[in-house]
Amino acid sequence: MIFDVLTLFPAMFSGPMTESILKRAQQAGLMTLRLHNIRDWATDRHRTADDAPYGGGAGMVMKAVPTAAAIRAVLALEPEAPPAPVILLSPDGTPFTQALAHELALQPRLILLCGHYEGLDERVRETLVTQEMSIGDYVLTGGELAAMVLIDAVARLRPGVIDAESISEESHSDGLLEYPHYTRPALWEDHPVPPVLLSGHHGAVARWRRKERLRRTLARRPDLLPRAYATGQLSRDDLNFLAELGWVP
Ligand code: 4FV
Repeated sequence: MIFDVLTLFPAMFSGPMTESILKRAQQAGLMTLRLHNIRDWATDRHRTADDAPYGGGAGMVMKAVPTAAAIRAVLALEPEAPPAPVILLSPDGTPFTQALAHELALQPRLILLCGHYEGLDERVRETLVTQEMSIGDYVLTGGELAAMVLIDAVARLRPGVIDAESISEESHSDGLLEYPHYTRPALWEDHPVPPVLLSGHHGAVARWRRKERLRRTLARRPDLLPRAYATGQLSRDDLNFLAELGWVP
């Protein structure tokens, strides 16, 4: 999978994209990260990529000319392939979720556009951006961190990047939060590991973990339960256990 990133600050990506799982995924050829500096498509000798907003007001706006030229150049890198989605990271975008991460992980290539300053000239959004995504209802100094969040969440879902089993039961994988994890020592500062996890009874462990997922979701994110119910993620046993905890659909 190819991630083509358009940014004014490519150096921001070294570190998060060059360590641990994502580093190994790139070394294994499971993902390719290509950084493109929008300023390289600026046409004036000062290589200007932003300008003052028409209508006045604070801050600067990313210029349409270099940004559009950069998008078109990156689109043209894979002339044989169907045009890749051009995703602008912005607080006005569709909330990014695990479900969207799974959808995007099916794509052979994504083009990620990182806004900066006050944002992007609207005419580029209207003509060349195919999707807008937000990682949360807060404002960042730039879209770069949001792009890294999206790349991390999507790349780890690609086959071979991390083992499938750890994806199947994690938070938001089926609309529920995940169960708590424990490892050695069995007793830490008078805090024991739940005995069922030391029992070796896989069925009992699985049932305990399922109940913990339901209990934690009800306690921390009760807003997730109606969707889990509506999408058929909750079994009869799940509903009986949730009813014991006081939750009914
Ligand atoms: C953002 C978000 C975000 C807004 C102005 C970049 C900044 C600046 N991107 N999810 N929240 N972007 O705050 O994706 O251009």
